[in-house]
Amino acid sequence: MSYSQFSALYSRFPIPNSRFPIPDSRFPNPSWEGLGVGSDSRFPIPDSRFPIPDSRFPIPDSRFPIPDSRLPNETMNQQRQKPHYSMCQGFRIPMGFPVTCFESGLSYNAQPEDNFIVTYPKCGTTWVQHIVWMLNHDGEPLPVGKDINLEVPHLEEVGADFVAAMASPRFIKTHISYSFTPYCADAKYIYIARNPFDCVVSFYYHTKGFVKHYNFAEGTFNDFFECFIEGEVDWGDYFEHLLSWYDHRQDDNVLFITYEAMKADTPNYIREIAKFLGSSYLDKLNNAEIFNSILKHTSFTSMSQDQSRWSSQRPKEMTPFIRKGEIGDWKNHFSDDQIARLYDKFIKKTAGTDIAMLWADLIPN
Ligand code: PPS
Repeated sequence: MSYSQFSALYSRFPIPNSRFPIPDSRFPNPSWEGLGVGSDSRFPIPDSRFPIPDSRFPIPDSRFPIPDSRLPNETMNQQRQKPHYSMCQGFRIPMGFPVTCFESGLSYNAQPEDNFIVTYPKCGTTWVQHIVWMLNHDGEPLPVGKDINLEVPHLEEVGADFVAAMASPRFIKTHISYSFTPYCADAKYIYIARNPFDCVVSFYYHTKGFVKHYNFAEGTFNDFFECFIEGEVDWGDYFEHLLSWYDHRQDDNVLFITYEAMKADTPNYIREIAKFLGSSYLDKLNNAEIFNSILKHTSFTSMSQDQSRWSSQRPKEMTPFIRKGEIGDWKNHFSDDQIARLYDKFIKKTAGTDIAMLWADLIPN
């Protein structure tokens, strides 16, 4: 081959020169035409629309496929982050909860005048804690400086002795499923359920935000979703919890309500709660001032103020504890695959019950 043939051939396939890198077709070189910027294809101008590859985040390579969220968990476990927990009697519990308190909480001797607010986490506990506190304080809101978790304490966090030492009637928060909850036939149990799609989103932000409890600040929603759907989160499987209490929804000493129904008609559910607690509470609502005060101070807007009343400090960059209070926020978080998988689990776990009717118009299918 003559030199001129050689050079004619190779000018079409230029020899790589590290000083003049060949643009990489995986990272398209933007056209600067129309942007008023001169261009030289040998020296591509970085364009923030097409970020420069970062060796910490490798370029997809078909030889090393990105894990597929549909793959079995064994594969995913190697990739994803998981929250950290302490273990107690087979339960995962937040790392900041004293194990001795959790244990003693389970063996608390429930008393006839006790009123339990029972939920799977993130289903409306704090909202109802504040409603019952205000009912018990003639419509006064919880003042700044007080902590709802000492006023209506979390049994598994403070332990049995703390609760036993409170004056009666007691108002007690718990996340325990039915068979583990301290039982007394004359005690009362208010159970609040929330649809699992919004529950997992709220639980994700909770777990990410309480860094000292879970060490999951960098965790993604996808990471958390896998833990939730496997029931590998604090207080266990959402569906087991719900089913355990749903079976008792018609017991005389159980008031079973949903977060969504409370949102749709809050005045009615404040009345229902007062009625369930007894006539002395219901009578208070005849006083319009008390009723309106409870309605106002337990609204999402009011409870978004002075949040130190509801939870311990979270890092500034995390979402607040009283976060959005919406129905359907899951639509901003779920992939199609996640919708299908949670729906599938929902249908399988609740087969033979009417649970799907609780959220007939909310749950995707
Ligand atoms: S916890 O940590 O389990 O006690 O959390 P919990 O209180 O059960 O749930 C927190 C979610 O309830 C929302 N919330 C409210 N929604 C409507 N109105 C009022 N007043 C209210 N108070 C709390 C709170 O914002 C959390 O839901 P998300 O979806 O994360 O906003």
